[in-house]
Amino acid sequence: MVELTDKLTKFLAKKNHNHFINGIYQPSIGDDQIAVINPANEEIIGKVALGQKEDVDRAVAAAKKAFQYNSLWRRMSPDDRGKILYSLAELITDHSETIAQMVTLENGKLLKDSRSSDAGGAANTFRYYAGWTTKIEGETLDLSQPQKGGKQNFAFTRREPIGVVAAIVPWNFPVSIAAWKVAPALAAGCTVVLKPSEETPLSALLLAELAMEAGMPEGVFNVVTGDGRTTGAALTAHPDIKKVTFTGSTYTGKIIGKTAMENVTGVSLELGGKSPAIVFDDPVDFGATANGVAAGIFRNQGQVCVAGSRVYIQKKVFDKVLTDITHVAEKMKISHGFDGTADLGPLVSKGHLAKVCSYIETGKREGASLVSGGQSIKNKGYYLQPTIFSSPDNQQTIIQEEIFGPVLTAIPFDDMEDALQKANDSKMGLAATVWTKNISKAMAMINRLEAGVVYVNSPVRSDPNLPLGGYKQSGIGRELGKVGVYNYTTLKSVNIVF
Ligand code: TXE
Repeated sequence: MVELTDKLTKFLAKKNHNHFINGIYQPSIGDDQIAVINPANEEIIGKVALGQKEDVDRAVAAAKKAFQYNSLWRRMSPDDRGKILYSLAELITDHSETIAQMVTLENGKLLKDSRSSDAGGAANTFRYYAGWTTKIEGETLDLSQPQKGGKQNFAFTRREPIGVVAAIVPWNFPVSIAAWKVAPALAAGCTVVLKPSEETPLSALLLAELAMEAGMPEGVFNVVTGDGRTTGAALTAHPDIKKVTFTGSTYTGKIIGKTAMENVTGVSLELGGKSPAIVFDDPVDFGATANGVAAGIFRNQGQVCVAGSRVYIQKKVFDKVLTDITHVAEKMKISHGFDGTADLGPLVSKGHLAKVCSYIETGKREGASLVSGGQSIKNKGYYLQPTIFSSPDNQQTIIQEEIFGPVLTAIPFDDMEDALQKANDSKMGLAATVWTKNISKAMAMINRLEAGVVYVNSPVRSDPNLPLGGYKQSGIGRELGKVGVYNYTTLKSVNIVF
C-alpha cells in the first residue's frame, strides 16, 4: 500500500475546506458543504464549502482588483510573469506525489495515471505556458485605403489580456484540465476564478496553495468550491467575468453559453465526445492496434472526453480485431487506484456508475450483442467491468450518446466511404483515430473526418503544443497551443495618423 505524503496527510487532517480567495483560505458565507467521497471505498475524504453567490462575488472582486490597471500583476513584466508560472510548474513537479495521491483519492483513477496525466500533465502545461508570456504579439498592417489628406499612418494590433476569467472544470482530469485553462489565462495576463467539480475539488485547493508559494500575487488565482447549480451558475452570470472557459457535458455547456451571453461574456466550451476509432483491414500491426483501441476507450475508466467509444472495423478483419480487443479487455485487472497492479479503477461516483450501467441496459434492450463485461462489481466502490458490445446499427443509443465509461461498441464497415459516413454520423465531433499502414488512406480520412483532433495509429494523447477542441456539438474554440493563450486575449486595432 502506498503511504500518503506528509503534506497530503496534513491537508486532509483539516477535514473541512474553505474557498481560496485573495491568497488565503476564506470561509463560505453559508454553512452548506459538499462531502468528497473516495470512489474506491465510498468513504468521506473531506468536506468543501458549497459556494454561494456572495462567495463568488468575493472571489470575482479579488480577481478584478488584481487585474486593475497598475496592479502588481498588470505592472509585472511578461518575463517575471513567466518566471512565476515556471516556478509553479516546478512546485507541481516537486509535489507531484501529493497531487497524484489527492487525485486518486477523490477521483479513483490509477495512481500511475494521476502521476502522469494530472501531476505530470499540469506541470508540463504550466512550464509550456511560462514560455508564452514573452511571445504574445500583434501585427503591423498596411491599410487597404490611403489616409485622408495624403497623410501617413502606422497601423497595428496589440493583444491585451481579456480580464477576469471563470474556469469551470470537470472531475475526470481535475488538475490537468484546470491547468489547460489557468496556465494560458495567467500567461496572457488575466486573473482567474476556478470552480472545480463538486466530485474533485480538493486537488484544486492544493494547486492554489502552490500558486501562492510560487509567488502569484494575491487575487490572481482564486478557487471557489461548490456545485453547478448554485456556484457555477453564479460565476457564469457574473457581469465582471470576461470569459468563461468550460469543460464538461454538452448539456451544461449549452446552459453556460446562454447565461454568459446575457452579459456578452466570451465562452470557450470543450464538451462531450463520441469519438470513432476506424480500423482498416491493413493495420500496421494487429496486436498494437488492439492494444491502442483498448487504451483509447479504457484509460481512466473511459472517463475521457476523447475516448474512442465507437470502433469501426472493416468487415474482412472484424472478427479478428474484435477478438483481439476483447482479449485485452478481459485481461484487465480491476482494483483501487493505489494497487500498482491494477489496469482499471473505480468510476468517479455512485451516480455516474448508475448512469453508465443504465446505458449498458439500453444497449442490450436495443439489441446490441454484449461481447464482454457489462457487470458492476458488487463490492464497496464504484467498479465496472470493461464492456464491449457489437452492433451493425449505427443509430443505437450506445453508439450515438456519450456514455463516459469503459464501454466500447464495435461496428463493421465495408469500405472507406462507408466508414466515413458512419463515423461522421454523430452530433459530436471531438476526436477520431485511424488505424492503417496506408498513408494515402490515412490522409483521405484526415481530410474528411468531422473531428477536431485526428490521430493515426495511436490513441489520442494531449500535448501542450497541440490544440484540442471539437467540431459540431463537441464545443466552441480550442485549448492548448498558441491558440490556447490567444483565447484569453482581446485584440486592439490601432492606427496612428501623422
Ligand atoms: O458534467 P457537468 P457532470 C460529460 C459526461 C458525463 C456528463 C455529466 O458524459 O457523464 O458530462 O458529468 C459545473 N453552471 N462530461 O455532471 O454537469 C459542474 O459543477 C455552471 C464530459 O460532471 O458538465 C462541474 O464543475 N457550471 C466532460 C462542471 O460544470 C455548472 C468531462 C462539469 O459538470 C453548471 C465531464 C451550471 N449550470 C463530463 N452545471 C469532458 N468534455 O471531458 C454544472 N456545472
